[in-house]
Amino acid sequence: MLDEIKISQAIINSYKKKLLKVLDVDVAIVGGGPSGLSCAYYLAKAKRSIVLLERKLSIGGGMWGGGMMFNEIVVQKKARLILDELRIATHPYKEDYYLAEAIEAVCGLGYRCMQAGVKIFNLISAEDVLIRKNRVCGLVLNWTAVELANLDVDPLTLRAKYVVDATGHAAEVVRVAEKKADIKLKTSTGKILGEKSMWAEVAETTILKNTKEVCPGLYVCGMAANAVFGSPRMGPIFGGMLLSGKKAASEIIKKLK
Ligand code: 48H
Repeated sequence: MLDEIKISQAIINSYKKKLLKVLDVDVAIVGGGPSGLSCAYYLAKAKRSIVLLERKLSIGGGMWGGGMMFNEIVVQKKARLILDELRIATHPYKEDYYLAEAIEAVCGLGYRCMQAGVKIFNLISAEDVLIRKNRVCGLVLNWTAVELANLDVDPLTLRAKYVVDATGHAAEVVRVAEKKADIKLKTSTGKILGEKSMWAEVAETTILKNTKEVCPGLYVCGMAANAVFGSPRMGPIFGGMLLSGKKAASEIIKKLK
């Protein structure tokens, strides 16, 4: 006999346990797009405790739609190696261009992350950061539904040794840190420089340079890195996102040692 109350108890107890476990982690990643997922995968592979928070119902960010809703993504050879490692199929187009199915790429990234031990929480938004002694050391969280309904509901918090802003074009975490704390970012002006118009070649090279600790305790990767450091957007080539997430992970792994 199926008992609805037992089903409810199972879900509530299990979710509560999972949530309590991530209140103090090595790394908290905000944003479940390609860069956040890639970062989470490599950190979890290195046996670090990782939580990834995603505002929307689905992870995947801008990758589902490929280019203008043609659901294919293009990656370069270097990034193809990441997809190979995750067992996501690619096929050569020409020269250094490879194609993957956007949907397989999102699902594959999510699946490999979960298998590696990443705890993913969807429907939760990071609305603020915790800062102690001029260092970002955690996040302030609320249900996305609270944000959408514009309700006055106080948030909860989690602590992390490092926070990663993988929120895409908006660079939301860096933005809130810049606005609310008197923190000087490691940019030429100490402030967010803002994303520039499309130039794939420049964007895909600068993104790796821009992937770094932008102020103590806070890393930036993916499109957010180019937005913070004033580099161009790149359009529907996703290699830079995957490589940027991997780079942020490897830098944090070194720091955590
Ligand atoms: C929780 C949040 C919050 C928040 C946002 O946009 P994304 O896909 O980001 P990237 O950097 O991994 O990938 C960028 C890529 O998709 C892209 O847009 C490219 C290549 N553009 C080039 C161009 O020229 O346009 O994912 C970010 C994710 C999304 O799922 C958001 O919902 C989520 O972050 N998010 N989650 N709390 N405060 N803000």
